[in-house]
Amino acid sequence: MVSKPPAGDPVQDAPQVAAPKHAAAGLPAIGHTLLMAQQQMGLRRTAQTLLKVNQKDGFDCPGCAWPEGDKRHTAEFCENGAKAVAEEATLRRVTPDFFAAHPLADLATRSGYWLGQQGRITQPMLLERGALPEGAEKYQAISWERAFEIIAEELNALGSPDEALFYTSGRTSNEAAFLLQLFAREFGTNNLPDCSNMCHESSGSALTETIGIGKGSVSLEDLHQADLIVVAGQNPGTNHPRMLSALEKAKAAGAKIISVNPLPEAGLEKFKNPQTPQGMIKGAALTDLFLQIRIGGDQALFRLLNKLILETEGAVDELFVREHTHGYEEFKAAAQEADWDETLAATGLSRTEIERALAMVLASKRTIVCWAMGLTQHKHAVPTIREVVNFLLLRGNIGRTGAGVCPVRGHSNVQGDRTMGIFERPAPAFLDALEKEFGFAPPRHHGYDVVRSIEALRDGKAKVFFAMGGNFVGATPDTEVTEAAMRQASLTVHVSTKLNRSHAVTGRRALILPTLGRTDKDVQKSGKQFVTVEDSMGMVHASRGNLTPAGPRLLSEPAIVVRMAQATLGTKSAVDWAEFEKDYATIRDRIARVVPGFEDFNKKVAHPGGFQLPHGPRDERRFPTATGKANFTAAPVEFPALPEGRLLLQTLRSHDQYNTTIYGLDDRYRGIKGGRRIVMVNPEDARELGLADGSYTDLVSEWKDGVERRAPGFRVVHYPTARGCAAAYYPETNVLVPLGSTADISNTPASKSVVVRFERTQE
Ligand SMILES: Nc1nc2c(c(=O)[nH]1)N[C@H]1C(S)=C(S)[C@@H](COP(=O)(O)OP(=O)(O)OC[C@H]3O[C@@H](n4cnc5c(=O)[nH]c(N)nc54)[C@H](O)[C@@H]3O)O[C@H]1N2
Ligand SMILES: Nc1nc2c(c(=O)[nH]1)N[C@H]1C(S)=C(S)[C@@H](COP(=O)(O)OP(=O)(O)OC[C@H]3O[C@@H](n4cnc5c(=O)[nH]c(N)nc54)[C@H](O)[C@@H]3O)O[C@H]1N2
Ligand SMILES: [Mo]
Repeated sequence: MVSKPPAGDPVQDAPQVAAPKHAAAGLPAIGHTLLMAQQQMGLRRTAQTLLKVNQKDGFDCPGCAWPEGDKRHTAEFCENGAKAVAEEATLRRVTPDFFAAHPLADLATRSGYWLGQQGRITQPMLLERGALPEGAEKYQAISWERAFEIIAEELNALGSPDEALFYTSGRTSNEAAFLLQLFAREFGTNNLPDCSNMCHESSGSALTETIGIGKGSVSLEDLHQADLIVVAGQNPGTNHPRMLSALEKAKAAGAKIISVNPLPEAGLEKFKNPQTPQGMIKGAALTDLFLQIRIGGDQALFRLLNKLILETEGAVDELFVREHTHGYEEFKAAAQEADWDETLAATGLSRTEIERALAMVLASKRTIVCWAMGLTQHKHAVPTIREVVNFLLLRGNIGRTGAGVCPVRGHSNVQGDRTMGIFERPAPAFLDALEKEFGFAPPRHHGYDVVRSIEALRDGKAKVFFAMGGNFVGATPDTEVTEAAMRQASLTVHVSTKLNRSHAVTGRRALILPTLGRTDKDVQKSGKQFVTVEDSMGMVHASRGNLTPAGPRLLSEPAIVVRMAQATLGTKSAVDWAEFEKDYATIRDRIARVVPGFEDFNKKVAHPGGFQLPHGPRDERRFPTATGKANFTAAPVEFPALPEGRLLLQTLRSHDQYNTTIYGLDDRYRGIKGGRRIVMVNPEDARELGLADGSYTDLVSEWKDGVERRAPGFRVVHYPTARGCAAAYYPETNVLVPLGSTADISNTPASKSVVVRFERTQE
């Protein structure tokens, strides 16, 4: 299998390389922000939007899920938040004329960058394969009525509701998400895969089992008050830039920071806060101890730290362990087995480094561990995160000020979507509440997650694919397999703001349904609407767009679900769908009666800044697990084995992208410019493998199925990553991630541990 760089795309991928940076943000960040914003939105719209980001009467930034503090600056945005806004609020338009000029065959040759740069989609479009000769097939404008008729026709023709898949990406509001799961379940399926399956599912799996709730246990205030913050497997300088302000504040109050990462990330080294004049000039050093770990070595590291804590007189919080935990003895026995040599091999760290880390851990009374994709996307991701929980439990670091677990979420409302019931394995209590409120019997058997959805399409078990946002084809692993699977569908539907690869790889019939984004004004029969979102720390608040939408024919996400439900279920439905479209407050009234913590939703959300959802472990050290206590776990230690002549490749984000949305071709902090097909390799490894800096190599992934997956033409960049490791950007490298290579338990694609070999690029 080979993925080629698209031909016929005017964008040249010609990477140039300079030295990596050692600080994030500062003046260059502001310059880049304003330039990109102005190119997309013009001056007036730039001013109109950027001043409204994350203000209490404005919209929630469609960038990341980092929370907003209580004191807001006039410009409460970061460089990458501004890019996300500019992409959405762009003045460029994709009209029916665009589709007339670009048949499917043409769209299929374009890069994701080019597709995204064309602008906002303005009308519903339909493509029927076979209607025109191959190569000439085109999307054509249709009416909304006809679009919903087609969806209803295809859904109602299925042999079973389980042949339909309803995917959600994490920008979807609480209101739209609640309606989508309601429709899917009334239609008769729990097939509600979402981007979370590829993202923090491992965190959810690990936390639910150990502390009883799959969400982080800290607030912003806790970060400010911590003694020690461990940031493992996360690049906040690029992906959660506002987190740097919290780290800066914690440091100013005396906190220490350990970063655990195979890459030295500029944002973790030093932060030049653009909100303060002093920060702009001098900047604050953030990391006190950088543990340059080998990919996949984190479980071994935390296991050894745990053993060392256990061996230190008085280091364990005995009272907490006795009163609030379960499984301590078994865990202790396993931890005592931890071995220095094995840990040094797994992590690539030195004994001194681990001893320094231990000293900082023991000196801290309040410890927080933050993590993201560097921990979640491995085969042993779930036991790794459980080991982090063991680490915190040992010293009582859950449910007290300045301490706790902090999985830093990705998409701005991915956490809220799950709270609203977007989950293929819903809890029985949630279904009971739904049944009681709406009077129909939701299906009880589990549905497909993302990977199983692809398998179901491939095997002909699923035929209709509906996506509420996102870029399923672009974001999922094993691109060739996934694209072939998608082409077998009878109908693919994408509710989208902008074009992406998923619109170019379609089922027999394909619909594009253009929708409003966060920045757009949403007016319905009862007047101007707002929606709500939940951030990474369980705060729920309102989001109000204020821009004139991209065209008069866009529908909001809730309106699209309502009309799809009406067309599909007709008079059979037990639900009064029409009221939901008229007034979103009526959706919130229903959420209030179904989802715990949302009682008086409309009243609470009227409060500027919103409200915090309850969290047993955080609020009262109540652990709603099977044992009623916080559970220690004792899984065997695992780390990836690397055959001779191979490296472990992680697929990660550049500074100029939002997942599959590519803002530009630079990765400023890492010194890369003008191209994305690069692979970062440690100079020592490069020497041994004969990979000269600036030479071109194919990446070939090796997996037990014996299939050869190849991504050709990557420029080698000698880069100070950990030994044995390599890094290249997603989604270009998704072709290398085998569909079957997933995390145990969570089934998340192991996108951060791909075994690759290198072959000189021919041509
Ligand atoms: N601007 C911008 N913001 C975003 C996004 C975006 O694409 N652009 N995406 C959003 C989404 S959906 C998400 S989930 C988050 C993602 O946020 P991150 O998780 O920060 O994203 P990645 O680029 O995947 O970076 C993974 C980090 O983990 C490190 N890492 C890789 N493997 C290992 C390992 O085995 N151990 C350790 N300790 N570290 C490792 C990498 O070197 C890198 O620093 O960001 C969100 N915010
Ligand atoms: N190899 C590899 N693969 C990965 C990852 C990795 O690190 N490595 N990371 C994984 C992670 S963490 C995630 S979260 C997934 C992301 O997977 P997705 O969430 O599916 O992908 P995105 O690229 O975020 O989706 C972008 C598209 O969303 C649409 N969109 C944007 N805003 C809106 C809106 O307001 N409404 C609607 N309806 N549509 C909108 C636009 O059409 C845009 O093209 O990718 C995963 N895939
Ligand atoms: Mo994510």
